[in-house]
Parts: sequence; C-alpha cells; structure tokens
Amino acid sequence: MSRFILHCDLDCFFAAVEARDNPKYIGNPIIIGADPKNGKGRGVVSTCNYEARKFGLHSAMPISQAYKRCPHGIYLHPNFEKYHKASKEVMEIVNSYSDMFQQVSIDEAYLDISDKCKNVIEVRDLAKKLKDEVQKKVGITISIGCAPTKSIAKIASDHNKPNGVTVVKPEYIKKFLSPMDITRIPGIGKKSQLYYNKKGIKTIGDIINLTLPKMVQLFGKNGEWVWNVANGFDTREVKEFHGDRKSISKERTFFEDTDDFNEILSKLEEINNRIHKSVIKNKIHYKTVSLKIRLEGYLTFTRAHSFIHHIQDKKKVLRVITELTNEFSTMNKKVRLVGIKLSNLKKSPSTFQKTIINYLEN
Ligand code: TTP
Ligand code: MG
Repeated sequence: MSRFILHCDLDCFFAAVEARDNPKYIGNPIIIGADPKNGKGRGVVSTCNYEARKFGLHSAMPISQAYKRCPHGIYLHPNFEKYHKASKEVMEIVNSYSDMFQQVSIDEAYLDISDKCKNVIEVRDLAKKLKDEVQKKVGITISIGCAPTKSIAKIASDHNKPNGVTVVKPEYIKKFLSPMDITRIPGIGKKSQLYYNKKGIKTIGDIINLTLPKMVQLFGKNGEWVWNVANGFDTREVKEFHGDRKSISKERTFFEDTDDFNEILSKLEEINNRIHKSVIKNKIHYKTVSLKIRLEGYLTFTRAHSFIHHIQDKKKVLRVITELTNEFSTMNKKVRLVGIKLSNLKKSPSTFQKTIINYLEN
C-alpha cells in the first residue's frame, strides 16, 4: 500500500507573522533581517515576503544588496519570541492530525497520514482542513506537499508556494519530477550541481534514465541517494526520535560559579524537567542516567547510574541525580556547570511491558 506523507512548510514564515501583526504593511515588500542603514548596513536578509521576492530578494542575501534592489521595502528586525510562539501553535495543530509527526525546523514538519486516509481525495481534504485551521487559528499560510516518500513530499510542498497543496500520486512521480532541475533534490546544492552538470545531468529525468549501478559508478554514495529519491525509493520514516540516537543530554552553566547546593539542585531539577518534556514527547525510555559537573578551574566529573530495565521516570532520575551530586557537596569547590545525560535509549515498549516493568521495579 502506498504511503501518504505530508510535508508542511510555512510561507515566508517570519515575514508572514509580521504582516499578520501589522496589517498596514500588507501589500508592501517586507524584509526581515539586519538593519539596512540606508544601504550601508551589514548582515543579511533572514526572509522576505513574496512581494519582496519579485525584486529578486531572498534569504541570506546581504542586506545592503537587498536595499539597493528594494529601497522602498519595509525592513524589520526579527522578533524570535513571536516566531517561536507561532511555530509552536502551528506544530500543535499539525501534530493533532497524526501522532506520526516530525518537526524538522522552526517552520516545517512531516506527517504520516497513511492510516488516516484511504485515497488521494481524502488526503486532499485533510490537507485543506489542516491549512484552513492554521490560517484561522494562527493567521498565517502554509504550503503542503503529499507523496509516498519524505523527499518527494518536500519537493511537492515547494511546488505550489505560497498557500498551495500538491499531491503526487505514486504513478505520477516520474512525470512530476522529470522536468525539474536536479537542485530540487534535497542534498544537491550548487557545488554538486556543477559536478552533475559536467556529466551531462541537468534534470531529475536525466537521473531517472540512468541505472543505479551507473549512478554509483559516477557519483558514489551521493549518486545512490539521489537515484533513490528520484525513483521514489526513499524509505525513511516519519519519526521524531531516531533509534540510532545514542543519548539525550542537557547542561547549563551558572551565571556565576556557585557552592550553594540548593541552587545547584534546583538547576538540575530544571534540566531534568526539560529533558523529560522531550523524552515523554518522543516516547523514549532509558536505562542509564549520568551527572556531569564542572567545577571552577574547569575540572569536570561525570557519574553514572544504570537501572535494571528501561524506564521513563522523572522522579527516579531526580533521586539518582541528587544522590550522585551529594558526593561533590563536601569538596569545597564552586560549581560552574551541571548537566544530565540519559543513555541506553529505546523507543517506548508496549503499555503491557511498561506495566510489568513498573511493577517489578516497585
Ligand atoms: P524557510 O522555510 O526556508 O523560508 P520561508 O518560510 O521564509 O519562505 P518559504 O515560503 O520559501 O518557505 O525558512 C523559515 C524561516 O527561517 C524564515 O522565515 C526565516 C528563517 N531563515 C533565516 O533566518 N535565514 C535563512 O537563511 C533561511 C533560509 C531561513
Ligand atoms: Mg517556509
């Protein structure tokens, strides 16, 4: 059965949030980034809206150059707090359509809706509903691509921007991709483009027309990946947490070195809470807990404790961390940094196993 994978990407994200909050700017070119200082400014464009793109402006362009091309534009400093809030609101909506959700940047996420839709008509309806909900609740537009693989879904979301939905059926993959420039494949940048062009390969169709052994012979590992993408054989799944990840950790440095153990323990509790937010969201269980502690003068220590079984238990981790920290309370040294690492990870066992493990451990 074919998979239905969505790639959702907000349109000119930072600029869209600013337009939403300042309706008087709508219709004008809006540029987010460094101060142009009448053409003498340093720094770059973070993003700009589609009106500004008509003047050739784009992300990462020097702001001085943007100003030359579009002096009448509205230039604004980024307000990251606002963008993070909007991103969180959007991602919550996207995630509410399926648990198989993977956020990949501040404004894009994958969603596997294979078990929610029976056919392409239902996929389209779901994508439109999702778009409308984002527009209504957050006030910005999102473009959505749907395809049987992650890479083609990503290419599809970019195909009809802004505010578009593009669904690529398995039987149309070849027709859809063939005319496109090879740089549309994630992973082929300007440098690889030159290399591919030298061998006479310009469009994705040129790749589809080659055999896999020929691609490997010409371009090695990269050739293999590109050929798989072009032929719809990218088998990567939509998941937040990759099973091959070895550990998850967080650390914090104190503003000033401290020997106040209440302060140290409350910092560790805060780190533990933050780590567990991610651990719970990604359904991760762990077996080993490590404490990292750096004293003044850069002396760094780690101490670890392993449980018998994989667990997910914030209170237990805090108890272990507190015990491990005690060793350092008598050293008469100030502490500069503390951190927690969880390792020996695995994805959630079934609820049944979880109950048994909790039972045994208690
Ligand atoms: P993108 O999704 O790449 O760009 P975009 O959302 O602005 O435009 P598009 O409609 O083409 O998707 O990036 C998301 C946000 O990340 C963007 O709004 C601003 C920020 N960003 C930068 O700050 N610098 C950069 O070089 C890029 C590419 C993005
Ligand atoms: Mg975007």
